[in-house]
Amino acid sequence: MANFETVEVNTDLLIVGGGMAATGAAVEAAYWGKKNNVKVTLVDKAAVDRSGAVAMGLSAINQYVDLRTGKNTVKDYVDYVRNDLMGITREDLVASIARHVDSTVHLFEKWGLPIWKDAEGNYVHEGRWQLMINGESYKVVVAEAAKNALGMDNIYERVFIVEPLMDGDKCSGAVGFSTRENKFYVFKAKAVLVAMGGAVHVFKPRSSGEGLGRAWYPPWNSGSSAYFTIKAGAEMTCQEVRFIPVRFKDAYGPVGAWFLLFKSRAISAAGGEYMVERKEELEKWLPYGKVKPIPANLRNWLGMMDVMDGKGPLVMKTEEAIQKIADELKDDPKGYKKKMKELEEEAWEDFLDMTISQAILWASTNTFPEQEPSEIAAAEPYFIGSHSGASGAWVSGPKDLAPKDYFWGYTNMATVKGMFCAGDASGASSHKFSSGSHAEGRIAAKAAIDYIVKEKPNHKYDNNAINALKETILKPMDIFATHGKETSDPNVNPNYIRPKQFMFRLQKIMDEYAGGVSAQFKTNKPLLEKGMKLLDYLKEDSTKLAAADLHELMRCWENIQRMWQAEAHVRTILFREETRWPGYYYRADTPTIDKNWEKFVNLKYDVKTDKWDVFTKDIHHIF
Ligand code: SFD
Ligand code: AMP
Repeated sequence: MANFETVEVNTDLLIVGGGMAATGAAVEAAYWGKKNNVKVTLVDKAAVDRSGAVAMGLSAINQYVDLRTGKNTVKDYVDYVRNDLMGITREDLVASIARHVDSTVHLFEKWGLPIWKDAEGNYVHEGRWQLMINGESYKVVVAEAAKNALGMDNIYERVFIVEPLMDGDKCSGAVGFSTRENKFYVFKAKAVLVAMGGAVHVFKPRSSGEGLGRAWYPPWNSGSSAYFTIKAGAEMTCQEVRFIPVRFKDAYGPVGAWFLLFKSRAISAAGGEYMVERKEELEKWLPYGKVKPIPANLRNWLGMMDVMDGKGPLVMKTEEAIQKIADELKDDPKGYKKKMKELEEEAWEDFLDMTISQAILWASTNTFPEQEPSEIAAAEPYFIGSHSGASGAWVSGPKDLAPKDYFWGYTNMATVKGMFCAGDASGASSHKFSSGSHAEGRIAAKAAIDYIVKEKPNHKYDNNAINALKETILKPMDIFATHGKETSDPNVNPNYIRPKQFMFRLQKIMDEYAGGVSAQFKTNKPLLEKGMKLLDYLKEDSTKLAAADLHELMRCWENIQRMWQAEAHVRTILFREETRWPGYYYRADTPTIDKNWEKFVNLKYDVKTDKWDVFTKDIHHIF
C-alpha cells in the first residue's frame, strides 16, 4: 500500500467543507462551543479564503427577507419558494432559514462586505429578495470571520474528505487525505456537520477543449456532500430536482441582474420574446404556470421551446435595457452621459464580481453590452440544493415549526444520528443561496452543539475498518505505481482507467440517457434504464481508477462521488412518473404534471445490503 502517514485528529464537532454554510457554522459553533467546552474543527479540500461557489465573489446577496421594515414576511418567502419549486418544498426548513437570514446579512456588513446603498442609506435591491453588493471579496470576508472564531489551529485546509466514519447508526467522524502531502487523515468526532457543496460535472458540460472546466457552478463541488450522506445511510430527498440555469453562453455569466435590476428582455433570433409569445404554454403547468414570478424552470422551458423549434440563438437585449434606463435622462445631456457610463460599469462589474471569465469573453469578443445583445443558453444540469434545485439530505426541521414527521430532535440533523447538513448538503429547502446557506450553517451548528452537550456521544472506533478504508482510498495510487509504466502512453492501459477518462464516461452516460444538453434535457424510462445499466458497469470499473499523484487521487474520488450522485438522480427520475419541472428535465413518456405526484421522492442506500430504497413522503403545509 502507498506509504502514507496516518494523522488522527480528535474533536467534538467536525465541520466538513469550508464554503458559505461551513463558515456560518464555524462562527456559530465557536460561540456555543466556547460556552459549553465543545471543541470545533473545520476541514476543507481547498483554502477557505477562496473555496467553494463564492471563490470568485458574487455581485448579489440573493436571499434577504427584510423583516425589519415589515415589507415582507416569512410566509411571503415560503410562498415564493414553494411556487418556484412547483409545490415540492419543506416549508418548515425554508421558514427556518428565512427568519434568520437577515441577521446573517447584517453580520456580513459588520464584517466589512460592501452592500450597495441608495441616497437615503437603504440597501439597493436587485429584485424583491436580492441585494446588490461589491462582492469580489465576499468569500474572504466570511472566511476571516470563521478563522477568527475557530483559530487556525482548528482549521485543516487542502484535506479532501472521502468517507464518513460510523459507530453503528451514529456518525462518528470522517476520513480523507491531504492533497499536498502523503497523509491520510482520520477525524474522530462526536458529531459531523456536512457542508461540502453540490455537484458539478456529473453531466457533460457545454464547455469542451480549451474551455473544459468552465461551468456556472464551481467544478470543485463534486458531489462530496451527497456521497458522504448517502454512504452514511442518510435518507436523501429531491434527488431528481437538479438545476439548469440560463446563463450568458460559454462563460456562464449570471442573468439575474439583467432581468431584475436592468429589466432586460430576452428574445430569440426570430425576434420574438418567448416569455410573451409562449404564454399559453404556461396553462399546461397549472397551478404553477400562473404564479408570479414565473418559476425558474418554466422560464427556462419557454426559451428551450424556441431553441427546439430552431429559433435560436436566444439573446439578452443588454443594449436595449441600458438605453431604456439612460433615456430617462435624455433631456439632460450631462446626466445622460454620466448615467450611460455608470450603467456600463455596473454591467461589467456584475461579471467581474462573480464570473470573471464572462468579462474576459466579452472583452475578447469585442462585446459592448451597451451596443449589442449577448447570447444566452440553458446550461448543463447541476445538483445544488441551495439555489433553484433542491437535492440534498432529508433533515429534521425546527421543533416550533416542523410537522410531526419532519421532526426528530435536532434541527438540520439528517436521519443519521450526529450528522447535520446545511447549504447544498440539505435538501427540499431551495433558494437559500449564499446568505441562506450561511444562516443555515449557523442553525445547524447550534443544533449540533446542543446534540453533543445533551447526548454526550462516546464513540467506539474499529481500527481494522479504518485501515481498510485507508487501503481503499489510496488504491488508485497503488494501481498506477504497479502498472503505470507498462504502456508507452500512460492514458492507454488495460489495467486501469484514469480519472479524466472516467469522468468523460460518466458525463456521456448522463448526457445521453438522463437528459443532458445534447438530449435537449429529455429522457424516458427505457433511456433511464439503459443509463442505469451503464452506470453499473462504470461502478464496476471505479475500482480500477488509477492516480499518478495526489492531485489525481483527489480527481479519482471526486469522480466516484459524482457517480453516486448520478445514480441517486437516475433512480429518482425513474421513480417519479410525471414531468413536474419541464425546464429542468422532461420525461417524454410521462409528459405532464400530475397532482398525485405532489409528493417528495426520497431514497436511501443500505451499505450492508448494497440496496437502494426509493419511496414517497407527504408534503405538509404549515402556511
Ligand atoms: O446569481 C470539500 N450563488 C449565489 N448566491 C447569492 O446569494 N448571490 C448570487 O449572486 C449568487 N450567484 C452565484 C452563486 C454561485 C456561483 C458559483 C455563481 C453565481 C457563479 C450561490 C451560492 O454561492 C451558493 O448557494 C452557496 O455558496 C452554497 O453554499 P455551500 O456551503 O453549500 O457550498 P459552497 O459555498 O460551494 O462550499 C462548499 C465547500 O465544500 C468544500 N468541499 N471539503 C472537504 N472535502 C471535500 N471532499 C469537499 N468537497 C467540497 C469546498 O472546498 C467548499 O469550501 S447567482 O448566479 O445565482
Ligand atoms: P440568477 O442570476 O439567474 O441566479 O438569478 C439571481 C436571482 O434572481 C435568483 O433569485 C433568481 O431566482 C432571480 N431571477 C433571475 N431571473 C429572474 C426573472 N426573470 N424573474 C424573476 N426572478 C428572477
